[in-house]
Amino acid sequence: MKSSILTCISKASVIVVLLCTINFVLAVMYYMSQSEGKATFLSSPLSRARGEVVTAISNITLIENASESPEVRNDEVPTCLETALLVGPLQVNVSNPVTLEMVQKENPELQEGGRWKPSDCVALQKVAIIIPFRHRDEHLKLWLYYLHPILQRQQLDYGVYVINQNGETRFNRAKLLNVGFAEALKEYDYECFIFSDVDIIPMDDRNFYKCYSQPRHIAVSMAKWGFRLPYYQYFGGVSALSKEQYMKINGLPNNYWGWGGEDDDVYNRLKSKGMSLSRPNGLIGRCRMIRHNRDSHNEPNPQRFHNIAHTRKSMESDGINSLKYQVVRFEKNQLFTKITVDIGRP
Ligand SMILES: [Mn+2]
Repeated sequence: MKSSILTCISKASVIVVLLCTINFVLAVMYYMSQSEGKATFLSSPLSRARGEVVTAISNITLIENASESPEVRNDEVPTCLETALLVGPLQVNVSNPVTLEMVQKENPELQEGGRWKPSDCVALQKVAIIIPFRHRDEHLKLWLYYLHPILQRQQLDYGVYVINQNGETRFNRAKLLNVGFAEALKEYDYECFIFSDVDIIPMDDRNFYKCYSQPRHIAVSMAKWGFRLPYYQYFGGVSALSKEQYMKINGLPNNYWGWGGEDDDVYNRLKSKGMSLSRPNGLIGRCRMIRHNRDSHNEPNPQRFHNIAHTRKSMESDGINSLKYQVVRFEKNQLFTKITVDIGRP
């Protein structure tokens, strides 16, 4: 009786050990299949398509990573987490003057030409910021001072292009923006273009300087307009077009000399191609516009109403496909790329 109980117990313990072993083997198999699946999942198609992800990380790095953070077990750099570094509403005080040295000091990671990208993750987008320019050095300093830190917190792979109109003929904002598009693309495979006036600064870093599935209007809420849109179709100040959106409308018009109308022409182009506008809400979309007197040689363009009325016809022959200009000077410093261009006259 006693020995049969003992045999029973020993049989039972053998079964327990056996079950434990099977359980362990199954667990190991499951774990291995899971980690393979995870690695495939984390290498997003976006980062692959860009073809610049570091794939040759050594085994040693992988093992270290695995022991430090069990969630990241892939062999590629992860895509940046969009909101990770944002702080929300910002103090923007444009009456305090800044110097280029201050901007340089506070943005030590900037590369020549005002380029930057995150070092530990794959940027959300490759963005070229195009600023039409003439005689506005004080505004440009303020813009650089406020925007560089914001763009870095937004974790964009970006470059800043200041397109300076040579000479004193009438200003042509949209043509300068076309030049910026063409010149930036010669440098890098940008996929998104921000067209920004030099005197507008966002007051919230949740207002992304990136592109969306529809053209994005960024400067939607300014004190000048009582913190609302001056009119619904308004697409001025700061806006974003992806390369595809821009090409679909043949770029921007080249024939708006002087102040006004070119942004409405762009809106007409977008509408005629069946696109709509994307916008942040009025709170996140608040921007500070630096007050200034009207520039000389940028008088209101009396032809603008006539031009706007004919966008649908003119857009096929006037745009990036008819752009002509001559680069006069090409300069790079740590904070921006400055391209001085001769864009002709009206
Ligand atoms: Mn202005």
